[in-house]
Amino acid sequence: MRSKIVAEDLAHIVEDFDLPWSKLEGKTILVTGANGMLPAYMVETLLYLNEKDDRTKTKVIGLARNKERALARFAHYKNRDDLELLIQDVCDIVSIETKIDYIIHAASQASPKYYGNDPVGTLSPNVLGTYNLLSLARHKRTRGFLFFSSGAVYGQVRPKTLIKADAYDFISQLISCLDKQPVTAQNSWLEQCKTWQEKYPSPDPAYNQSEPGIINSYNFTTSLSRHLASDAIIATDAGTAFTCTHQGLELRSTQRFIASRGLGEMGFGLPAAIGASFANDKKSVVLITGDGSIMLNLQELQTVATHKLPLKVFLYVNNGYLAIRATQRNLFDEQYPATGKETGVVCPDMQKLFEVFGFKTFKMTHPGSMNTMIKQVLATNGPVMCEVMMKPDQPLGPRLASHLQPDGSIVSPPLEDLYPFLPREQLAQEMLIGLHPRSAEIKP
Ligand SMILES: Cc1ncc(C[n+]2csc(CCOP(=O)(O)OP(=O)(O)O)c2C)c(N)n1
Repeated sequence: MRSKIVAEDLAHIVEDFDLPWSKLEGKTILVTGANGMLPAYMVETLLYLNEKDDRTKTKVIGLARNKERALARFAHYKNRDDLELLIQDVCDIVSIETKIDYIIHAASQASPKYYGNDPVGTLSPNVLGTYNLLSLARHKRTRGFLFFSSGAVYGQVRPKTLIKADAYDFISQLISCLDKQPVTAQNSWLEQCKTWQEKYPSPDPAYNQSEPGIINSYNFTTSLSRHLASDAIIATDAGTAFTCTHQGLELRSTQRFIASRGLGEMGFGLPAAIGASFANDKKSVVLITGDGSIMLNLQELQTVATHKLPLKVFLYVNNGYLAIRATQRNLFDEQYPATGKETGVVCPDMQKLFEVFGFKTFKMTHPGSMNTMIKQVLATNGPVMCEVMMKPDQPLGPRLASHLQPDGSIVSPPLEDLYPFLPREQLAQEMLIGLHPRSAEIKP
């Protein structure tokens, strides 16, 4: 039997407010923290609506940690099929077979007494729980998500210690503290990442094969990493210079890496390298760029010459736009308009061009002499440019790429679903939250 007070409250909530309750007809609603006062009232209100109007029939899933308390709290609904209790911690992955139309996430400690003496217990359902439920919502294509957060997560707790410091100094010290006191909560995730790293190495071994007379950009990136000084500054551009350097550069914490991560715009690299050099007393800066991107930089070449900046430019020479050819191969039936000299994109003799601007030049063609030449270029004073002679159709991967379906339509997969595409069953097994609907559409 419901207590008299609760019964009166439910009647008041349902009858005295003109809310569009009918919208909940046939819907499934997950309420987390169901043992708490407010969420329990929500569960009961929904069940009360079902009693009042048979058509409503809303299914309620109440998630709670404490089984005994939940069974006692909802004892009077024991034999009803419109309430299901799910006993688990919301910080663990939430997996539910049925559809979920709405999620009310109210599993967070609401009393200020917990904020100070159990900060982790307060933050976890707000952070980990919300993440788990949003993942579930994505998977189930849930229509709505209501989040009841603890006030404390917005920083209302009166601090015991005030730190007045430069944010950079503070974060550096915070990182050094982590060595002494590792954050164990992340270790399982790091282990998972390491497993994936071994299982799916980047670059894919199929992509860094050496061929005589040609330099593979992945092999080049790995070798360059080994020769860079511990305080090196490295700038990149668009295309292969962007993709391969991100995938393959073994960056040390004392080095600086400058890339245009937002737009990947061609022509970013040289001005970025010039800026980095000026900002560091005309220090030597390594630039990795391409024969297509550098075509946007005539005036910057003169800036390097005027100021005699010691830039070490490695230039991928691959008959224009390799990255665009990869897309054309993937989506446009191997038709290659406007990406190479056969189809109107002609790059000049780079050696002559750079020499006009006072650069010393090198040309790298043989994998066997790659290491020696990298060392030579880095050791040469003043502005230097080294052509890295690539295969114009060297594949790049793993990378985000659209998929061409057999009917000619194009599907853009989510970030986790990279080219070359895994068999769908394999990707589904790796995903903690199941396949994204767009991944499920793809037929590799
Ligand atoms: C200003 C600008 N125009 C067009 C693009 C599209 N785009 C991305 S990569 C690329 C080719 C870049 O050529 P290159 O620097 O030689 O690199 P590659 O792809 O050959 O490795 C193009 C045209 C871009 N990123 N920025």
